Amino acid sequence: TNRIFIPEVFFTNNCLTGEDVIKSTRVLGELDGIFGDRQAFDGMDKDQVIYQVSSYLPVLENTPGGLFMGITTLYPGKVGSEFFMTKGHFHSNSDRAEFYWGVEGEGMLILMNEQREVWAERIFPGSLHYIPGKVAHRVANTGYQKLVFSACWPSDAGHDYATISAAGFAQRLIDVNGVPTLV
Ligand code: PAN
Ligand code: ZN
Repeated sequence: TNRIFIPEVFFTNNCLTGEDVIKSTRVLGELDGIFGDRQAFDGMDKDQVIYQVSSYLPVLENTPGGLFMGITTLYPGKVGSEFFMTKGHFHSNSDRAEFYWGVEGEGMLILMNEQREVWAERIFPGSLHYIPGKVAHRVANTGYQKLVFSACWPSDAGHDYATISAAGFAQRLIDVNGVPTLV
């Protein structure tokens, strides 16, 4: 039995080894254009780590019928009054759904359908979120500690970042007098 460490969670089974887990890091500079307050963004350290994702991909990308799993650690902070958040994406195979669940800390899952209607769900340890197909998803850390959440998605979902890079979400999650508010 291998016991390996993925951020804050031990996975104990017979097939996971360290080599199966791909870790990626997003620094602030890679999130250029995502936050609304350009002046605040320009004044910040672009090498600052905003989030890290550890992914377990037991089959090749694009394989039909398989599943992937990831754990994201999103650090606390704001660009101006907008909470640190993930890039956000639709899936390339747009009808593919996904589960997210909260592990540690608190935040909001921000969702947007193809009609650009936006809504949000609170993420907390033990929260479970079903993200239907054709719904873009992004997570914001609204707390003072790191937010850890996990995800499970089909191995043929793929990531379409371009649509969100070009058009963004129709609403932003802003700190309004201490209250996370979609505006
Ligand atoms: C997640 C996300 C992860 C990072 O595993 O990929 O939280 O967010 P971005 O991919 O938007 O940068 C997922 O939704 N996979 O499909
Ligand atoms: Zn996804």
